[in-house]
Amino acid sequence: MAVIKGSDSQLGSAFGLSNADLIEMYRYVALARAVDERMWILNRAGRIPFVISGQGHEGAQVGIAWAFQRGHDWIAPFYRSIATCLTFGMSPRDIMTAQYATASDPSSGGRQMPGHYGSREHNLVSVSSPVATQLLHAVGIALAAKIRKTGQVAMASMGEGSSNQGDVHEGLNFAAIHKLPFIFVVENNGYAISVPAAMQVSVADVAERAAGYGIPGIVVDGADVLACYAASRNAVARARAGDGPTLIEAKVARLTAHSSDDQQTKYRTPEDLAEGSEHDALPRFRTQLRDAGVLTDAIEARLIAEIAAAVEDATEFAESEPDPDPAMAMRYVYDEVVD
Ligand SMILES: Cc1ncc(C[n+]2csc(CCOP(=O)(O)OP(=O)(O)O)c2C)c(N)n1
Ligand SMILES: [Mg+2]
Repeated sequence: MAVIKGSDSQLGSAFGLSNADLIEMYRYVALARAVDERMWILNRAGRIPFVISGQGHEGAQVGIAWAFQRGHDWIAPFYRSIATCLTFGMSPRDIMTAQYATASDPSSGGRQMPGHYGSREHNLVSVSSPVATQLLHAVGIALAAKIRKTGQVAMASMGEGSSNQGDVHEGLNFAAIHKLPFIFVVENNGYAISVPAAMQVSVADVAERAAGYGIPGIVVDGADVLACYAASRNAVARARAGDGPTLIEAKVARLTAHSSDDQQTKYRTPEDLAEGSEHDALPRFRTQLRDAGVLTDAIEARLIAEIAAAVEDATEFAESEPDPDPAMAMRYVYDEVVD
């Protein structure tokens, strides 16, 4: 964690964050949004086949990921985790090559569906299409960390709909019994495709279910980046101290349709959609940092230029990269004899 200097804002000091940390966190929120917006344009222009978006989830993802140690801890993300993956070390090029399914895409070399990010280099477990399976993977990593005494913490994130899968119950029960260094993050955006939360979950907050495993369950406003960071920091400290798992439920907004293949105006009311766009971490965090004097005109102008250049570079790079060789399609599917 960064050292607080005399000139750092009260806003950051209250959370143990320097001004540089706050600006970097804001940069990731804004970068993830910009990369995501470009993906939709490319989809509508016929350049990429499918988009599953993280818009509305970025603040929670950056705030939560910030408390983990990059390159040491592990995250098993899901298809909306663009901001999580960027914060944990993937680049806009890495995200965009996954959208284009190029041979150089570090997530899978173009083998997986777009949006199924992963990076061995950055301790990000490859996304599995069957939702919730990643919880088991992360709990397994947490078990290994405990046995090997590495001090690592593992996190899995998913939506509230996915959290109803049997894998979640099994994994949480196991992690709680063995006090594993594991954190379960539910990014509750109120919908599982077109199904509203009230028809998926019988309790008001998924976090209530933590009591059934004897672990803390925390509800946090997913548009409040610093509140998300604080919740995650406490959970990470608890996990590293050997006190076991925590469930964090971040209430977020889904600012787009489920994917580029559905139209959410068909199943959401105009009021519901308007409420969602009010619940957005990007403008909220910006105002908070502007008011605290952390985000100045000069810094903001620099960030806008840097982000625009990064999105342009990622798009041009992915456009120019070759498709995978069809002869390699079966690689990793069947056992191979390698000379
Ligand atoms: C086991 C399984 N069942 C169903 C699906 C199809 N599916 C993909 S995403 C999704 C909705 C998940 O909703 P939620 O967990 O709330 O996440 P969100 O997309 O809202 O972020 C479903 C049903 C799947 N991929 N895997
Ligand atoms: Mg959902």
